[in-house]
Amino acid sequence: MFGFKSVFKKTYSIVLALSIVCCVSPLAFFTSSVNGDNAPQVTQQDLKDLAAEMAVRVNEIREENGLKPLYVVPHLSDYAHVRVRESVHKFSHFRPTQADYSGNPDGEEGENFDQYLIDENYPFVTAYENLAARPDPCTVDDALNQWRISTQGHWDTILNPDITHMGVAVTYERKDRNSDTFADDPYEWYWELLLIQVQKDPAYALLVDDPDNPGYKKRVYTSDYELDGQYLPTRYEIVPESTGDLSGDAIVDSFDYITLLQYIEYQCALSNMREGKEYDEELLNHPVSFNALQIEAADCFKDGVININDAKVLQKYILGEVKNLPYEFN
Ligand SMILES: [Ca+2]
Repeated sequence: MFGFKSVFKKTYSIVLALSIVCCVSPLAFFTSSVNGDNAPQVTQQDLKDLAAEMAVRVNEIREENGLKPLYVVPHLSDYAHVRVRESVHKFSHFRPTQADYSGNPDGEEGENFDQYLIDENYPFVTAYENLAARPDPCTVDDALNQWRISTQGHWDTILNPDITHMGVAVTYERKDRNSDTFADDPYEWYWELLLIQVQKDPAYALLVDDPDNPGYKKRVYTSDYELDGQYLPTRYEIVPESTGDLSGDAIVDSFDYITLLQYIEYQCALSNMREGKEYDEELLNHPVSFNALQIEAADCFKDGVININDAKVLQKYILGEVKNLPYEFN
């Protein structure tokens, strides 16, 4: 019968001075040690695919619960990789010290996991770290179920409406099945889900009447910080075959047109919200996001921006009134 390691969750709240961030530091990429005999071959690509699937599943679970999806941030996932390798040595929200690695722990606690985010000036309000250690074999759902049945709030964290961004990592550490290490700790799969709530971006602020102080205005922030490289994960990466092929099925048809209109509508609404013209919570809960290839493919009226002109050109192309995409106006 499988047991599972008790998992901790530590929440830590901090309000940082407002400063924009996201310098990408070269974090060491983890290596999975896979040894000998009957050990399953777990490749870096397998681990990457599992982490990507976890990100999709987390958002599916949030959607089932009426919550907005979370953006994946590559830099946060890099840090999750560092943390998941650390958790093989020390399963804790406190980072291992040199003494932990030498096998002679001195009782000193390392830094809290979120100290790195503070040092990197992440504009976050709250950070949570869900860790899981599982025996082999382990699927995404095995790890999720461990958090689901946890009595320590892991599931609440996944369903926290205030969370905005995540980083995900998984690692596999093959252990000698005859070793004391394995007898003490029969876990070979380690997962980390790093969840943060970002601050509001001070670049998008409005002065509105303050109902508590008649005659006075108060500042209201209308947009979250965007983090470098953030994207909404999809189960399959959409790879457009040509300009206008936004669904990546190599055909340009009315489905692509509708997809483009939805994207433009979302971008317009977002821009209106940032300017304080309207606020649409429902819209924020259903963001429309394109990957970099889709953005390139959406520029049907080739001018480097995506707007209603691109939709008009795409419509004309589908109707046969424009022969080639992208359409370049000379
Ligand atoms: Ca364009």
